[in-house]
Amino acid sequence: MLHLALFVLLLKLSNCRGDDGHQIDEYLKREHSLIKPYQGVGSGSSSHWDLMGSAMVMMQYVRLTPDVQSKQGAVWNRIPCYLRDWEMQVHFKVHGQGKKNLNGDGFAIWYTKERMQPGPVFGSKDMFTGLGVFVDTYPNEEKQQESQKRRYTPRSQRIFPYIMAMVGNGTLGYDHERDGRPTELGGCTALVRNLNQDTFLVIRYVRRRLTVMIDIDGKNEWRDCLDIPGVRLPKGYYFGTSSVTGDLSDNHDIISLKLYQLTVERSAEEEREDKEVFIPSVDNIPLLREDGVSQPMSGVALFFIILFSVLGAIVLSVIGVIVYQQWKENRRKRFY
Ligand SMILES: *[C@@H]1O[C@H](CO)[C@@H](O)[C@H](O)[C@H]1NC(C)=O
Ligand SMILES: [Ca+2]
Repeated sequence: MLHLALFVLLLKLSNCRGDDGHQIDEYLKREHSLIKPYQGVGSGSSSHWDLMGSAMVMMQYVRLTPDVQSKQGAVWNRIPCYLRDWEMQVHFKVHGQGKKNLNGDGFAIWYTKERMQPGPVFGSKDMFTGLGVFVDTYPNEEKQQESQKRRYTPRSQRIFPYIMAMVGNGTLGYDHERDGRPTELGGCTALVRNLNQDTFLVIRYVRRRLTVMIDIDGKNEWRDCLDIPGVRLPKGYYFGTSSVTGDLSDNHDIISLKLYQLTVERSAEEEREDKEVFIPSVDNIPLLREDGVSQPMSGVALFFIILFSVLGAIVLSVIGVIVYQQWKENRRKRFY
């Protein structure tokens, strides 16, 4: 407890200034936080949280799934969040009997329009609208390629467990077979399983900048995971967390979700430019990308292909005309 208090204190000190020296104050918002002793969670109407599927409230944690095959569970906030700048601190524990890569599948932290809808994306709905941060503990793509005896290109290999962020606009699917690679905005490796120390993840959303940091080494230090500017998320979405097990399993435990309101100074100009958003998007990054597999032809490549085709056709027709002339000449010579 003292450790945690110290940790929060350190965090507060380190948070006093934002990236560019602007003052940032933070306040814990109880209505968006899930904290011990989880009073009434999932039952009373007084609770701010709903449980779904296999999720169970224990003394020390909320267990999304036990270390048992084919389970899915979730916890969802009942209150939509209208904060402009916020930070979600997630204290979690992933543990189980499985040896490395014989465990799965991981869990997700959500800030979405939809809530309490079970589905295939870490136990929650696909084609979601909003933000998903996935702690993916099973490398589906790598295992599939291994089984097909295809060689893996190290350049594009991701070491699992892997944390990634995705922004959905309601029409984009999560590619489970490829561990979400086509819609990955950023990510990092995080060996989070079966650790004795406390493991934390923080999602910070300030001035449309999305950052994810982790503290899993027991050093009370945040390590950068991903940092993406220009992320446009509407207000009034719901926080939640969900998890799934399949053929492989793990205990996915949430010890706390702490949502802090961040108070950020904005210049008059920044205020003017801060227009209300209705559909999630990311500036300058397409939400769906093709990488390597079926790369669409670039404009330059297409230009050269057309250019050489035209040149080739001209050369061929010139040769054709010359040959034809020659042939006619020869024929005339034979006639006379
Ligand atoms: C969602 O994103 C995809 C890919 O970026 C885009 O093609 C589609 O038009 C977007 N849908 C909406 C409703 O904005
Ligand atoms: Ca996976």
